[in-house]
Amino acid sequence: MASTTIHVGKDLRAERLAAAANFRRRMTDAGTFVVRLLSSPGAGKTTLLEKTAELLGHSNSVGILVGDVETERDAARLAPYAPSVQITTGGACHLELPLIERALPDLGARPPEFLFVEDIGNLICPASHDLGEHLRVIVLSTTEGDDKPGKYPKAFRTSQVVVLSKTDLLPHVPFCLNRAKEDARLVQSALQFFEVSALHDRGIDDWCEFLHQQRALMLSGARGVFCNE
Ligand SMILES: Nc1nc2c(ncn2[C@@H]2O[C@H](COP(=O)(O)OP(=O)(O)OP(=O)(O)O)[C@@H](O)[C@H]2O)c(=O)[nH]1
Ligand SMILES: [Mg+2]
Repeated sequence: MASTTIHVGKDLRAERLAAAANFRRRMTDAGTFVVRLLSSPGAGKTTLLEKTAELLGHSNSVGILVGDVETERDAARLAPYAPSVQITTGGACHLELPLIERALPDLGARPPEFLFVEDIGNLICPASHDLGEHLRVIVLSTTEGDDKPGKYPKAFRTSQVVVLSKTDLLPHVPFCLNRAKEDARLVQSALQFFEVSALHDRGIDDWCEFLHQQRALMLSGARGVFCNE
């Protein structure tokens, strides 16, 4: 079959990356540290955000944008801890920057000091989209198997942090923390790891302290592990 190439006259990928970089710069200027969570469905993103927003909320303003294919359940869960807006995609498997920009004003007149974006549970498509976040975090739960980093490398290659979640279940599941870390480091050697049980409030202090430090580095213009081009 004959094929035809259509020239649209512009590089759409480059335009999207430029828009994401522009959003990141605006958030930096506003003092908003943007943290995006990726994971497979049910890894514990919303539970981690409940505990994170509760703790950070003692000293900072927090806002949460949460994506799902259907329902407002996650925003309803998060609402007691921080202003939260649900973005329902109606089928799309990842969030995109225009959805974030449209939803952000619904969190309040001023952007929060910490803005969390929970992407749709999926380790494949979200990894290909820059939403203008400073920090990209994978939540990998102990019920998923410690072989996942090598099987879903792009998500790990494009992130700076891995939160190993549901550590309270380690006695009951065949998951080796060191094996998961080694597999992830083969994909990206600079990854930082946090071991957390959100259900049992373990590891949340260290995780929140790290977020405080990274935001402070952003505000001072110093380099952190985050993306700040
Ligand atoms: N044992 C244990 N269960 C947890 C922990 N964190 C979350 N869960 C449970 O795991 C299930 C999924 O948690 P969520 O926080 O909804 O996961 P999610 O990643 O937000 O899920 P989606 O948004 O649907 O992708 C719930 O039943 C939680 O109670 C944990 O630290 N330990
Ligand atoms: Mg969720």
